[in-house]
Amino acid sequence: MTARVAILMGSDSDLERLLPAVQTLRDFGVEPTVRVLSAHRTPEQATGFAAQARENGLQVLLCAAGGAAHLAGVIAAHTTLPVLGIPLDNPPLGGMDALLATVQMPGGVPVGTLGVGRGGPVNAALLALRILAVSDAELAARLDAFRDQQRDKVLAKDAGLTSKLS
Ligand code: RP5
Repeated sequence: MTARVAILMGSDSDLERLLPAVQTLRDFGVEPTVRVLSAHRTPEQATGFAAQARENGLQVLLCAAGGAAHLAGVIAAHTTLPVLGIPLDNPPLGGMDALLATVQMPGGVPVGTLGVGRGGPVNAALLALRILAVSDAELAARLDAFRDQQRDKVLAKDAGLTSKLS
């Protein structure tokens, strides 16, 4: 089956932090294409991937990078598919560098930027699923169920805490 979502990362050293995004997509039955493509080290391959992405059936591109994080911006310059940037929290600047490089795109070339840290990759996957769900009712129903489960878990924790402290 053709993948609808791609997860691109600037280096294989990024992979471990992106596994939760892969898992989140899989939990919803969406198998992603996962690639190492660097804006700096493999620029031809990165731009070629972006230019062919729509033709290849992809619908949303997640791009993760740390440091001078140009991957999402370069990919967004070569496709009109939605691009979601995931700034990674590399040393020595802890992700502020990647956040600013990813979020501060010039007008005309949008990159939707997720948060730095643990929530970023998971939220990127969930946002990609929400984009797909605009035209996929089955996926939309699964996202509704996920939201309800999440609510119920927090309500149970709240009840547990209240009884523990009373
Ligand atoms: C970025 O440079 C990558 O996304 C990675 O986070 C960072 C360092 O890459 P390595 O030197 O670990 O390959 O492009």
